[in-house]
Amino acid sequence: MIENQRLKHVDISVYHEAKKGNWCSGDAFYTIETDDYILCAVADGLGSGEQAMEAASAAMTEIKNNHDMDIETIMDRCNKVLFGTRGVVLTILKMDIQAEIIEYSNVGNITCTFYRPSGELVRPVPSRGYLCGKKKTFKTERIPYEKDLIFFLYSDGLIFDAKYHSIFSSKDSPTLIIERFTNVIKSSNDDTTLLVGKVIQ
Ligand SMILES: [Mn+2]
Repeated sequence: MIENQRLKHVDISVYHEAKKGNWCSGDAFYTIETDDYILCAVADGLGSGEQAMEAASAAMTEIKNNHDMDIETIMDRCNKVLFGTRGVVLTILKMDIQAEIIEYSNVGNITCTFYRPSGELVRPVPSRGYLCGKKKTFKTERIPYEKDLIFFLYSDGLIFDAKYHSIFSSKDSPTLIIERFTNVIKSSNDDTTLLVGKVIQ
């Protein structure tokens, strides 16, 4: 399934597929734009199937109800509601439109990469582990952004090959970038989510 969203400040395209043979995906994503910020989140529930989906969607519901909070607080709230579930790995980006800063917080292997229009690649430092209600502290990394910056969030259903970097060009739309991915990715043995966003103003 491919979903394209044209928001006021960013274009987003998402590729989302369940593991082969499963009726549901244990990955989930959420995006929202307000007057002040844009938030994007991708989660991967541990394992696959219904219990993974339940954990990932519990995290998304918590984000949906609290996206105005700072991302460390949102991570903490997600962690708490995930007690008793399989747990999830989660990455949240929150873009402060006024300050032109992206805030990044993460636990586990939802990978995030930024492609600057200059060609510079920025990879924030990931944290190990997953959220399942155990006490945890969260970090926020702050990255300035500019028009035409592309961000890429993906779950471990994608085995990233270094040659895929050439798929990203700041001249192109997220829709086109996702289309190129669908031509090259092999069928995966895990739920797969690829979220590509581009700052348009
Ligand atoms: Mn996975």
